[in-house]
Amino acid sequence: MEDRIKSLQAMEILDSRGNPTVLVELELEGGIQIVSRVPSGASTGAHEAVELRDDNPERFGGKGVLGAVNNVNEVIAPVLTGQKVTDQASLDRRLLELDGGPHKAKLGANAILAVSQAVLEGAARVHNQPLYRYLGGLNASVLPVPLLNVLNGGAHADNNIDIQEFMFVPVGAATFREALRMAQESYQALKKILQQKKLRTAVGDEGGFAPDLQSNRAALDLLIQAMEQGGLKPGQDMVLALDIAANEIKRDSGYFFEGGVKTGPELIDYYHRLIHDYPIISIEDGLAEDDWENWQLMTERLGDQIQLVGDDIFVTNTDRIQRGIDEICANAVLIKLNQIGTITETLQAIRLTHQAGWRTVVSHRSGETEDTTIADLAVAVNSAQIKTGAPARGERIAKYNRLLVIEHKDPSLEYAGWEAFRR
Ligand code: 2PG
Ligand code: MG
Repeated sequence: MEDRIKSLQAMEILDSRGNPTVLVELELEGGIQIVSRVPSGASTGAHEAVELRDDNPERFGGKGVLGAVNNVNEVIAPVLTGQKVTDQASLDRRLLELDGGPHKAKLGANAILAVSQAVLEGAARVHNQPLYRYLGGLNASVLPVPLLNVLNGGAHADNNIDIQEFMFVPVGAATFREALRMAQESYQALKKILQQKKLRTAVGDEGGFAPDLQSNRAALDLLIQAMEQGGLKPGQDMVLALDIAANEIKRDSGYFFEGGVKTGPELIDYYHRLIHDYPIISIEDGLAEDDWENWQLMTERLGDQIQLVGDDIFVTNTDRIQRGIDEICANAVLIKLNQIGTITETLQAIRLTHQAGWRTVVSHRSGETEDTTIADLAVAVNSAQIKTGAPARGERIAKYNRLLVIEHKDPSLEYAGWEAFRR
């Protein structure tokens, strides 16, 4: 009886951008109480599960989530109450049945994920285990390399840079805490350099700086300089990763990039030169979400040199990932729980990706909360990579702090380091 769901209660809270999102409180018969909160993206893919918003212009500019909250309280709670919280797969299946559609448009992926995540955490507590251990069992053995977004452009910042995210990747560290220290010191060095150059040090949504710069290369030069001033060897201690978020620059006529219009193959050429000139280990969303043909070309040309991560093209959806595997588009998948909406489907997406010999990168959203589920998820599935923003802003730091705690308490886990990028 102890592990049965006694109550499920949702409410509207705010995310890190101040936009409404869903919180769920789960209580078990045995007295265990769980709180779960869901994130929200800005550069969202068209194929993501639906984030249900009220569209009532009189509240939060239409962004209220009272409908999603109501769906938890009135539709989901009555069905899940009394069920065993440890039956993740069957509870997730019930959620899908209740929604009935392929995109979770009726109940909202925000409502569904808040519940699915609470169920997972509840089951871990019933088993008296930390979340990553409950979920990953004895198999969970690796602490992820953080991909820290330290310089922002695109939809995440109000500046003139078109690449959305420039990330520090401290691969050369021996431990997670050393990795975080290295990245933090370089981030602070970057701030000093920006100050000296009289450039803006205000930060974007994920805590990265958002200065106005001449070009994308100027941004990369700054990052190299920051690493060196932080006492690191670029390419050895730390490397770089990019999220182009190419969907955001795609128009009918092509990709709007650095003041001109580029074709897919031209962008690929550009990346080719970039990875020659800078220690870039990974490029995410180098092309748009439905540009399968050019994704294939990019993978052919660059796939044996760097990691090519699909975010908007795959949206954590097994059908789209399977197509990518069949057509050899990309060699890694970004994993975002709220793109698909349930824990079970997320785990399926991860399994499929790993079975193909591809890598996964567990990821936050640009709109986040203090929830730290993704930190545990990354460890549980040996993802070996996590992307969760700059070493700044509480909602980003919450995930890094959770990993610090996991590392501190569990010496059996090893920092992934360079291994994270071996395919
Ligand atoms: C991305 C994410 C997270 P958003 O594009 O990878 O950095 O951004 O949540 O806005 O989609
Ligand atoms: Mg992305």
